[in-house]
Parts: sequence; C-alpha cells; structure tokens
Amino acid sequence: MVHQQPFELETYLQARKVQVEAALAEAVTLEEPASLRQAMEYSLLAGGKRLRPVFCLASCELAGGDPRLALPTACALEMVHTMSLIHDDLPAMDDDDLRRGRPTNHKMFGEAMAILAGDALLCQAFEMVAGRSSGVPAQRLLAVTTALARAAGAPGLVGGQVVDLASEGKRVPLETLEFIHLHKTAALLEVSVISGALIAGAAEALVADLRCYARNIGLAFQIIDDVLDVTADSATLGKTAGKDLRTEKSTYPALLGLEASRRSAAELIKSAKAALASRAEAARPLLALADFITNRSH
Ligand code: GRG
Repeated sequence: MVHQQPFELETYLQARKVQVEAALAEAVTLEEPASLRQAMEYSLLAGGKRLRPVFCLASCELAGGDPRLALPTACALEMVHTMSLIHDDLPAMDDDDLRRGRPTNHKMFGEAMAILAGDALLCQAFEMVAGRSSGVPAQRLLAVTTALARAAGAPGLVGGQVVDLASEGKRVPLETLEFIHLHKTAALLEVSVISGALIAGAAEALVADLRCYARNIGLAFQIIDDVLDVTADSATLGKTAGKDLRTEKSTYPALLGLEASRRSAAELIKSAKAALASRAEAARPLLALADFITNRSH
C-alpha cells in the first residue's frame, strides 16, 4: 500500500510567493515619472498573502500547464487587487490609513497620486496579460483578458463596491450582502482561479469545476474577512480592525452572528472542495488553499 505524503501547504505557499515576489519586483518598468513608479511599487511590493497569483499558478499546474507561462497573469491579478485596495482606502471610499501594516497609499503620496497609481496598476495589469505573456496562444490570452476586465469592472469589483457603499449604515438583507461579496471579492478570486487553467488550455469541464470551487471560496473568503474584522487586532491584520462595526457596515457577523458566519464559511469550503473532489491528487494545492481560507489569522 502506498502512503501519500501529507501536503505541505506552508512550503508550497512559500515557494510560490518567492516566485511571485521576484516577478512583481521586476514588473514595473516605468522610469519617468519616478514619483508615480514609487507610488505604484509602494503598494504593489508591500507584501500581502499573494493568494490571487498563487491561485492562478496552482490552477495552471492542475490543468497540466507550465506555471511559468502564467506568471505575467499572476502579476496582473496582484496589480488589480492592489489597485482595488489603494482605491478602497481613499477618503471617498472606506477612508483608511493602514494597509498591509503600513500607511495607506494616499497617506504617503496624497489622494491624487493614489488614484493615479491605482489607475496605472490597473492598466498595466492588462499589458501584463496581453503584451508580456510570451509562449501563450493569443486566443487563450483573449479569454483571460475578457474575464479579467469583467471581474474588475462593473459586473465585478466596481459593481460590488457601488452596492457596498450604498449599503453603509443600513441593515441590508442577506441577498444584498451576498451580492456585494460575490462581486467585490469573489469575482477577482474566480478569475484568479480560472485564468491559470485558461492559459494551460484546460477543457471546459475543468474550467466549470474551477469556477464552482472559486465562487464558493470567494464568498467564504469575504465572510472570514468580516469575522476577522471583529475578532483580530490591527497589528495582526495589518489594517484597521473593528472598522465594520464602527461604520455600521452590513457584514455576515452583523447579520448572522459570529458562529453562524463561521459555519456558513465552513459549508462553502466544503462545497468548494467537493467541486474538485474527483481530481484529488492534482488538486491538492487548491484543496489545501481552500482550508487555509477559513483557518487564516489575517
Ligand atoms: C477602479 C476597477 C476599479 C475597481 C475599484 C475599490 C473597488 C473598486 C473595490 C473594492 C474591492 C475590495 C477592496 C474588496 C475587498 C477584498 C478583500 C477581502 C481584500 C483583502 O484581501 P487579502 O486578505 O489581502 O488577500 P492581502 O493584503 O493579503 O493581499
């Protein structure tokens, strides 16, 4: 009988993070204006879990592709994510002064530069996919570009953020909260998961399973984010804790309570893993990453 070695997520994550950090460090090639480059890199190279790039590389591998071909897209996903954090922290949005353990972009460089650094990162993300992904057939890059544009735009992050802002200070129904989470958070996680597979030329059935996995982990991810806002401190989170309560934001803990929120996230993770159950061996990184989402401390 062959005993399978336990999957070492910590080691896997560390190795992938090193790969992503190295690619990100070289990604911004802009020379002038130096002030813009500095503002872009300040947030892009500020650490973070790098989960979206790791999901992309892991799904590329699962689909039998070479993850090195997915690295530019992995960087693009982190650029869109970083842009959304910079803009989310602005006074006109969530108005925060702490992110990833340091002052937010607008606190360092001013509001105008923070808006522009976000804009530049968003545009460069599309350049990474369309113009810096050598060795990947153009048709696959077109599919990734389209999916990324939808996830970042009105049918994704932007739409979710609009409803989120409109819901502040109100008690919204669970369906509205789910809408916000699916658009603001799950949409980018979904494209992170499927883009690696698209780059590898995965069959439609696998992309559909990955989509189902991703929507479930995406929703669970935001529920846990809401739970951590209540239970963790600012030093651990690297951002201001307890903010949702103070700003009377509708969250899962506010609507359901902490325990029911945790149970709801656990159910979603179970469904996510079930979507990949038939691919057990090749899907080990993604299965372990699903558990990481509920067990994380920040
Ligand atoms: C301008 C196209 C455009 C979009 C901006 C501001 C905005 C629209 C959307 C806000 C999206 C947002 C900030 C969602 C929160 C997602 C979330 C849970 C972030 C935390 O992600 P982690 O925990 O952070 O992966 P790290 O720092 O580890 O990367």
